[in-house]
Amino acid sequence: MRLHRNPLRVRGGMVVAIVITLMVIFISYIILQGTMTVGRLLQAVTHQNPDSIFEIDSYLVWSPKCQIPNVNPFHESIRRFIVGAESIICSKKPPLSNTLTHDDKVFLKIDADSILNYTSDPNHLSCCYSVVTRVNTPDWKIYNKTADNYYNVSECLDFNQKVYLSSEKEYVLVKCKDKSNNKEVYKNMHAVVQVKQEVKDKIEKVGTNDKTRLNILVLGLDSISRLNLLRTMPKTVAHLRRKGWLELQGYNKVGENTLPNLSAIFMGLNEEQLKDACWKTRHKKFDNCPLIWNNFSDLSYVTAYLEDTPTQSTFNFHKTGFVKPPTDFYMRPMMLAAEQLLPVKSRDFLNVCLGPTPTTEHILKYMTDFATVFKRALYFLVAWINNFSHNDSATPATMDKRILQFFEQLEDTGALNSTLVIFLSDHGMRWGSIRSTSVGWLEERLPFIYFWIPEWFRNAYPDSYANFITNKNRLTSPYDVHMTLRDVFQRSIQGNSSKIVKGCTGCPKCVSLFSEVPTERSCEDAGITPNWCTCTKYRIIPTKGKIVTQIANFVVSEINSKIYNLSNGTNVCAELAFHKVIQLKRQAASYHDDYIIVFETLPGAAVFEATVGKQGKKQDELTFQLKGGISRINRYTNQTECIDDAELKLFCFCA
Ligand SMILES: *[C@@H]1O[C@H](CO)[C@@H](O)[C@H](O)[C@H]1NC(C)=O
Ligand SMILES: *[C@@H]1O[C@H](CO)[C@@H](O)[C@H](O)[C@H]1NC(C)=O
Ligand SMILES: *[C@@H]1O[C@H](CO)[C@@H](O)[C@H](O)[C@H]1NC(C)=O
Ligand SMILES: *[C@@H]1O[C@H](CO)[C@@H](O)[C@H](O)[C@H]1NC(C)=O
Ligand SMILES: *[C@@H]1O[C@H](CO)[C@@H](O)[C@H](O)[C@H]1NC(C)=O
Ligand SMILES: *[C@@H]1O[C@H](CO)[C@@H](O)[C@H](O)[C@H]1NC(C)=O
Ligand SMILES: *[C@@H]1O[C@H](CO)[C@@H](O)[C@H](O)[C@H]1NC(C)=O
Ligand SMILES: *[C@@H]1O[C@H](CO)[C@@H](O)[C@H](O)[C@H]1NC(C)=O
Ligand SMILES: *[C@@H]1O[C@H](CO)[C@@H](O)[C@H](O)[C@H]1NC(C)=O
Ligand SMILES: *[C@@H]1O[C@H](CO)[C@@H](O)[C@H](O)[C@H]1NC(C)=O
Ligand SMILES: CC(=O)N[C@H]1CO[C@H](CO)[C@@H](O)[C@@H]1O
Ligand SMILES: CC(=O)N[C@H]1CO[C@H](CO)[C@@H](O)[C@@H]1O
Repeated sequence: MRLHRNPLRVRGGMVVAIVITLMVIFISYIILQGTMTVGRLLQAVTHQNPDSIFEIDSYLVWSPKCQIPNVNPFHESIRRFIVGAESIICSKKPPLSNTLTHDDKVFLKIDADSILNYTSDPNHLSCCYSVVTRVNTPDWKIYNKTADNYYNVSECLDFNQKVYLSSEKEYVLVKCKDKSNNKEVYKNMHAVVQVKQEVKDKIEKVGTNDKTRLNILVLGLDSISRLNLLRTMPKTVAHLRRKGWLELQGYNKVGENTLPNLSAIFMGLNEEQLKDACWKTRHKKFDNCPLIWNNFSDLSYVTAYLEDTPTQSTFNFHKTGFVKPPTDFYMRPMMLAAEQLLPVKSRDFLNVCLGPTPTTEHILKYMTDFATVFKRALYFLVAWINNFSHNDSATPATMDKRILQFFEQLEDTGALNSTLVIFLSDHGMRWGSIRSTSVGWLEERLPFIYFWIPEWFRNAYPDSYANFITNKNRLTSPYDVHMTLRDVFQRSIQGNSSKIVKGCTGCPKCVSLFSEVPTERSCEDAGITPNWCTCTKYRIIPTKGKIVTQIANFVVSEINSKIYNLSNGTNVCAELAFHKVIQLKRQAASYHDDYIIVFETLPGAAVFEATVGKQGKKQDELTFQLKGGISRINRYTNQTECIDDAELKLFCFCA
């Protein structure tokens, strides 16, 4: 039974067993019997120790320092959590308004074919439009946390059928009423990609993209693990594979949620370094942060940042965001206005419909429009979509077809000939029932990531392309993605340089994915802290004994100390007490003895997970140490309404 630890030896064992049986009894009959026995044996093993399910599968990464198991996305231990999702219908009627580009001019238009869906007599319809613009805080030095939230809605101007939108009009609100009863029958918003004057100036500086530089387009979907993508978006995955997109299968997250991950990708910094570099406290703006798209912007790349759910968005959730727009195109004012001015429909607390249009649709359409309008320019676009995946692991299924269609449309724009496309997520589900299974533990840490590399680039840099393919089954992290962006930046200046792009503040040993990632790489080498590292195997151990209480009490005291510090010693949050252990896992090696503990505290029944290192031998002389942060793995719902601090919210139960 011990043999099952090593998959190669299990197979060896199987062969030996079969050979012996073959020799002893009748051949054909015995083969059958033998297979059944092995099958039963494996089943028994699976049953005994839920963690050993990983050990009979193949591996995504296999090296002396890192073994990441390749789990079946439909593994039986999680099958009961896999449910279908209802698709979301924002409006049963076809949209009444849309935008249209003709001779580089943009028009807002009423769709004659749908008028009768809104009024019985076309002559009764009357429409007007307002322009929504961002309002900047007048003085950059004096600002507060509302600085990124202001927009202005112009007066509503009547129009008939079609109206020209001059190039400074980026976001429009359309309202239509039925004159016979003066009732509003339609309200929607449109985001238009406009070649504004300052962007025109920028483009003229470089002329057209001469195909020696890559554009960058990033599409992120929040909270989708690699396995969940396989489960819920099979059409999209099949398309990407067929078209030759490159996947990184050993891509391991580096931080709790979106911000640390995005700061790793776009700044090459971890959360601590981010604070030192440009974001001293949660109330400070992100304007001074070294976002890599600023470097590209200096090379006259047109930049864009799009994100939905403006209150929960990466740079704004309990944070200040940007005082000045961070990019040439910044969709935030549109999203804010849409949430406030249009009827919204939500699911799982996320606004999935903004008026008659699905939230995601606004972003995906903007991206294809952008790729069309800036076909001949250089650009760097980042889009992050939260609406459909943040809380429910089943909902991405409703988006499979649309995302597939998006990639097809992107190809039609010609963007794939000139653009490095990165399609990724930041982490898997961070809460919910699937999260407390072993597969869920792994999934949270292994988001999906795919790259599109244009044909000409592959031909011009065959070695770089070959390296990228090699890296598919190496341990990689968001810092490597950052190094890759730097590499593209470097090549944009110098062309074919032999200089290897290596090392950023958050990960001194990380490399561009266009060079080979070392086989013998550890999590530490990749900038991944032990609590997020999927390289090592943990065994579930019994939750009885003194050691369990010792570990739990240690973590609880750390939590209470955190609560005390973050709430400035006030008593707004209750002191937490250890209630019960849910699961304990151990990883013992010659140089360390680490535990992963999942436990519940009271009041509030919060469930936490922490990775704890143990030093010392004698029971009474043990010391413990946190390996990375403490994760809250169930939702805090309404328990934390007394405070407004994202970090404290994870621990606080309002007293
Ligand atoms: C919209 O109007 C067209 C033509 O009047 C009609 O065929 C269609 O069923 C209507 N659609 C809805 C959803 O009402
Ligand atoms: C924040 O600053 C704006 C002006 O930029 C001001 O109108 C608003 O009242 C301020 N809000 C708070 C909470 O101080
Ligand atoms: C907002 O729009 C109104 C009318 O269109 C205009 O008069 C006003 O100056 C604008 N306010 C700001 C702060 O831009
Ligand atoms: C990007 O720009 C910043 C600020 O100008 C600079 O410090 C940094 O070195 C640049 N990064 C790269 C990769 O050139
Ligand atoms: C998402 O949130 C809603 C509301 O709290 C809850 O009912 C639902 O079970 C959650 N879904 C998951 C997968 O956790
Ligand atoms: C993109 O490349 C493909 C294949 O090389 C070519 O057929 C297509 O015309 C190109 N599209 C554009 C818009 O350049
Ligand atoms: C870049 O350099 C590599 C190796 O030196 C070479 O094989 C490749 O053809 C070069 N590509 C271009 C576009 O010069
Ligand atoms: C709380 O603050 C004290 C004093 O600054 C520090 O020693 C301690 O490590 C902090 N605790 C946590 C959990 O951050
Ligand atoms: C603690 O003090 C800091 C700095 O004075 C303040 O920004 C923060 O809001 C306070 N936190 C709480 C929970 O009172
Ligand atoms: C929080 O929600 C629970 C159940 O939904 C409810 O019973 C409780 O009263 C709520 N607490 C507060 C403080 O709103
Ligand atoms: C959308 C998303 O995941 N946002 C996360 C950004 O970061 C904060 C904390 O830094 C999280 O609380 C949000 O959930
Ligand atoms: C969670 C959720 O409802 N997500 C929705 C986000 O928006 C798309 C449409 O663009 C819907 O299809 C998703 O279901």
